[in-house]
Amino acid sequence: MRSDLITGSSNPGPDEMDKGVPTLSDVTTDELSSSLAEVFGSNPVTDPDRPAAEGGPHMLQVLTPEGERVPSPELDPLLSDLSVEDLRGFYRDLVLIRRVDAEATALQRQGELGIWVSLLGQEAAQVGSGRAMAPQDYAFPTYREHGVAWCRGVDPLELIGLFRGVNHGVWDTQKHHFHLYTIIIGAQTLHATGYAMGVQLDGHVGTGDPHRDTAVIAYLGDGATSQGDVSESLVFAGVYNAPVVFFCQNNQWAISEPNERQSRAPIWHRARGFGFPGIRVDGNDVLACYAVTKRALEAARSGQGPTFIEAFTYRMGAHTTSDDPTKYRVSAEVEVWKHRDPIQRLRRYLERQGHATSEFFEAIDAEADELGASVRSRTLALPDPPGTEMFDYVYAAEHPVMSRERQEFAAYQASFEGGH
Ligand SMILES: Cc1ncc(C[n+]2csc(CCOP(=O)(O)OP(=O)(O)O)c2C)c(N)n1
Ligand SMILES: [Mg+2]
Repeated sequence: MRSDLITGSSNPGPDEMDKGVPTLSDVTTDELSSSLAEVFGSNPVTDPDRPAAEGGPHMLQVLTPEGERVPSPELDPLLSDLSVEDLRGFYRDLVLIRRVDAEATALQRQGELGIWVSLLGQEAAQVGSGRAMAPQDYAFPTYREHGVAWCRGVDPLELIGLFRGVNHGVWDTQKHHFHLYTIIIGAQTLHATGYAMGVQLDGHVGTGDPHRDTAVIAYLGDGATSQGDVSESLVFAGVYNAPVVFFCQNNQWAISEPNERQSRAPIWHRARGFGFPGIRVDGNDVLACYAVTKRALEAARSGQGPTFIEAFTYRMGAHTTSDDPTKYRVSAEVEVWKHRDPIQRLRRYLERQGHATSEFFEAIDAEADELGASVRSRTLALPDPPGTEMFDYVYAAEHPVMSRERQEFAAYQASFEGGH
């Protein structure tokens, strides 16, 4: 068995890349399972009786919807260093980002945003994975990753400005290590894999220096797994053993297309065909998401290559504010998922453990109210940029075609009465 291919202990350098590195053709299924075992202890059956609609027997979970802590030999060691303050911090993150989301949805309904893409129901998947990142790690989001943006320190106003149409994505990607939102389904998985290959070529993998070794995380949806770009990313990530984690939020829907129209097999199975571990985690369990992502990122940083995580969750709201889900799904389904709410289960757990009192929850609610009010007033105060600004950031340097188009547009605008 070529253990270097499985563990990635020998990371391909530039020379090997030129030669077109290792082929996985002779890797057997057993060897692939051993790779999974190395990363996650095993490919465990966590609950043989759990129905497929609730995540199936293999889904990793440490917090039940009732907020009970389930022992997990795979995940417990990864959670042992979390303090009570950290747990309360997760709760705060979940509540605050939900409030930002609710405020943005309301602003759109009042005509203040062109569109909004709600993360309702997916807070735990995003906060768990976002908080698992090291500062030097780099995230490539879709358009729904407001919770990850929050964890990376991006001001929600910078996200909201994009949906108000007053900026084109203005957060400092280098400062936050959080890339611009990508609307083209799946395209960011290519960007992430390419970036991860660059990290590898720069020698920031497997050095043992915890401040230097770097991983990349690519966010994608269940629907995106049907996109060719994603398959290409998985191929490159696998054969180059790139330090990238694919974090797929299976929210059960791709606009109006249900999960069963994206894949006949569970989505996490897909990774195996590309030669690296795939795993399913309860996406509404912030602790499980944190633990699994932490382990996968560590594996990537240390040279063990990619992991594919399927976070099994649910899109509680519409696809976007332009969508009406009552046209294609039954409300009973939403009601069922309400009982698996990510915030409620953490709250119950904190209460059960005596980690938080009613004063704590009231203080977080008050902070959320303040944040909501500030998001609202700051959104309404966002200045409208001049129309010609759309030409300013297309190229890094001035470009003759852009200069001409800017002039033409300015002249066109000036031709109206009052210059508007
Ligand atoms: C290449 C491409 N094809 C189609 C679309 C239109 N589109 C926008 S969102 C979406 C569904 C994506 O579903 P999923 O990947 O599950 O992500 P979710 O929106 O559920 O988070 C589609 C098809 C697009 N943006 N890009
Ligand atoms: Mg989806």
